[in-house]
Amino acid sequence: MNKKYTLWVLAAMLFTGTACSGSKTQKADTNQTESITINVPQFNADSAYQYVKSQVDFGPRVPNTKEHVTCGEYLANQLESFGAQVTSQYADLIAYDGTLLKARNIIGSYQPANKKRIALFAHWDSRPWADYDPDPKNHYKPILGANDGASGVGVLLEIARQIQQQQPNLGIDIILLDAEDYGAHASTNIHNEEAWCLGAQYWSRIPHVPGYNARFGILLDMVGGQNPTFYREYYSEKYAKDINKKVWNAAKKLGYNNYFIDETGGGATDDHLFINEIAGIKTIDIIPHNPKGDYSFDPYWHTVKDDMNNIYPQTLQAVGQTVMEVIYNEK
Ligand code: AHN
Ligand code: ZN
Repeated sequence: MNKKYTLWVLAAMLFTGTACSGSKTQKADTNQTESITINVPQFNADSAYQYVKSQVDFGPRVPNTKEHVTCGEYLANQLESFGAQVTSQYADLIAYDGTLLKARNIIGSYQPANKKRIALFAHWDSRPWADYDPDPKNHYKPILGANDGASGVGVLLEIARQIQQQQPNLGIDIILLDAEDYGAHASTNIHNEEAWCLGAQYWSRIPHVPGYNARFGILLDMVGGQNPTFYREYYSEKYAKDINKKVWNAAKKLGYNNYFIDETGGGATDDHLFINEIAGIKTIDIIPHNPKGDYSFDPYWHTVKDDMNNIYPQTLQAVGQTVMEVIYNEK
């Protein structure tokens, strides 16, 4: 039943073979070959877990609620405390049902003058309705979105904390997008892709810095559940195949190939789709995919059970360390 709203596209694409990354060493610019070790800091999953919990403790972060406003303040303050230059984009966005959403995209930038950049994305709002809950009584209750929302943001806050301690070679933008999850309620007949990812659509049209560009982007969505499998998502493969390859190779090198399955999966109408198509920044999505199961993403997706019981530090670790491996090896 989730398939109805998910647009999982079957991909009959060839996937490339795996290449040895050898990213710990590089050739020095001399006659001699010299090995330079890039020290990638250790991602702290307990720290990330606490950042997920802090968000969930506010309650559901549904646009136009006080919980949403206070959590937004918390996120901007956290990024600032980690030494990022913080920009808030306030936007009035119109939802599919005409509701005016007081939205806020929150961007934390490191080395803002550096032209070489990587953008890391997650959505920080939570869904207003648990419309896939097995109990119909819950279908109009808001979700806590521990995995769907807070997990990706928690991983990015921990990466921000790490960046403050050790800068990668490139400038990094941590981009927390709002109003991702206000897509039409499952009880409607509305199947409008543009109803989702409103904050991403806004940012892609009006980036926080005019003419903004990045070498690539990585979106994290639902990266804290129990033993998820991350396949190379269809639109990511279409628009940013080389970035998928880079990330899945990094995961393999770290021994996380149990989470990161090096095969193409289905497509997700997620923030990265609009970032690719409107902003033209090649961006991948790290999002669970279950090719055999009866759910598309996570078993508690859009149910009231998407709470802290659904968050696993080992998963946050695998994703966080993999993203760090990629950004710290970029020259
Ligand atoms: C849809 O399937 C419409 N959106 C997937 C993106 C999403 C929803 N991520 C979290 N909630
Ligand atoms: Zn969602």
